[in-house]
Amino acid sequence: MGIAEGLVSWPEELVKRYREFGYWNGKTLGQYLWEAADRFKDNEAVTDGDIHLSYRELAILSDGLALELSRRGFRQNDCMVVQLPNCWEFIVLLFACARIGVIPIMALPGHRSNEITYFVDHSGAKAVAVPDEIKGFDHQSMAWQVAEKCPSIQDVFVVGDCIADGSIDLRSLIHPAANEEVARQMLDDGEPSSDSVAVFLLSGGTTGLPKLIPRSHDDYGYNFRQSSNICNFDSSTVYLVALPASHNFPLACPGLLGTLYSGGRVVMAKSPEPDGCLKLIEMERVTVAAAVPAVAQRWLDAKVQNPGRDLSSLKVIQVGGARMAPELAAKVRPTLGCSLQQVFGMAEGLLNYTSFDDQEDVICETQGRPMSPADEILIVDEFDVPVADGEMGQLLTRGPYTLRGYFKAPEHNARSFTNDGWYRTGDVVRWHPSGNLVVEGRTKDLINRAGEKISAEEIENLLYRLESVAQVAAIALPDDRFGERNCVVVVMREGMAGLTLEEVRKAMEDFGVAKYKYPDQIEIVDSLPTTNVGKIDKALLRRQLS
Ligand code: OOB
Repeated sequence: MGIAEGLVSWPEELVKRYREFGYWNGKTLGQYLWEAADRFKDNEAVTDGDIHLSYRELAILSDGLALELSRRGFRQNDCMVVQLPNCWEFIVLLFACARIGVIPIMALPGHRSNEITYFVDHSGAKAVAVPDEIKGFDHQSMAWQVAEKCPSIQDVFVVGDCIADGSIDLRSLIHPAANEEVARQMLDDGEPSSDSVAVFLLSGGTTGLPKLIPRSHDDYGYNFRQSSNICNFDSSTVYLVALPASHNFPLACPGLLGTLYSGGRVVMAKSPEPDGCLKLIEMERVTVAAAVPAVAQRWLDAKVQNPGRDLSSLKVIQVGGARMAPELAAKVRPTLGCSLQQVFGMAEGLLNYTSFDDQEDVICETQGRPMSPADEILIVDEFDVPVADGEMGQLLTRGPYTLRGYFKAPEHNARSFTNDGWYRTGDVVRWHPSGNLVVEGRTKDLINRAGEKISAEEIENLLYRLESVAQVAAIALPDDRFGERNCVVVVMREGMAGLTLEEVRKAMEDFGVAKYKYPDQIEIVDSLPTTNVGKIDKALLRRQLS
């Protein structure tokens, strides 16, 4: 099955309208890159430690790698699972793929063989790109384990100093083409069409493993362009990539792509650890940084402990990905001396930003407004009937950068979209008098642990693999550090001894599951409460255990 058969497109009349209104401008990521290179030439585009790339260098290296990849047989619509830490090679690879229409699947550094195998199987990916190791974990060996199981994999690309036999050193493929002008022309001639898939993002996933979200050049281009306008990005912007670069927020909201579109400079941080990040903000004179609330909290604490750090360059910290407590929000300006911008977004599309003109209390208490005049919003009750203005309800949305269907997931799509193509976000929201949205909760069954989304169903399925487990419910409990923690409530099979947290975590490790999904707490109970339709009553469990 080709890629096209797994995609759900926008209706023809909307495609026409989105083009007419200029939301979709027909440009590919590769064209954005070269336009920026022609405009901003020798200005610094990317800073990664001692590595400094100018706009022209970035474009030339991306072209060089694109040619190397096509020499190795990569063609339009081939998929590559990309699991790299925040590094300059990630950006070059992203643009190289875009130049030849190869679709990167944006895996997170935390993913393990369980998730990576699934991405490869689901997409028929021809390659994986991984670091050699991070924090003692050998990604290269994991990639080879996956490659051995998955016949579609032809190449394992590795970024690092330790390249195993059979792996391909990605850095050795990153060099300017022999003739840069000819290369540029050749790649321009073979440019993919702007309505083709530029990247596959990953959904937070409410059922089982994450779904793949196709983002076209047209829609993703609009995503970072409009974000950049709303957030006032320009050539003086210095943007810190502290969250994993493959996540939609630091990638394109406006993120690194929005920064490069605007002529600013992208600074790569290896991790969101406060010490390193505050040091980078000071050293590189960072103006904008994006964080999830749990990270923002740690940055604030670190600044309080180290008041000497000069963060005067910082104008804005964007916070999103999970609910930010208004009390934390109110501390941002006094502690960091910069503005707060709340961002309520999703890999599926819709983005909401608080405005710099909003009153301080509105910035602290709301999650912003839809960024595009073409975003459609409905807030409905459980029968899909719109609620009264200002009332709480489930958020449905459509728009020029919101997907119409997950990749190759017809059954899931039937549940996640209405017949009219509205995406069911699973978030419970209300309109605030300011015209912004407030996120009040959600209907989707997941745990939002420090912005990382964990599907309860996936955790339950994993625990059911253990012989001793008769019944299990994974629920989110409030947590000071992570916002929410992952608690599994287990009924043991008769005659089986209890199960400890260590045993569960060890089993997860053996299953090759990403570490952020490991439960934080286990409760053994005699039975699980049920609702009157016989479903496990998770709301009651949460109340009992909070
Ligand atoms: C971002 O994207 P995802 O795909 O990891 O998660 C989306 C979900 C939303 O549906 C909502 O449940 C939650 O994360 N969320 C928030 C929030 N921002 C996201 N909940 C409360 N307050 C917020 N500010 O998380 C994402 C993508 C782009 C930009 C920012 C975040």
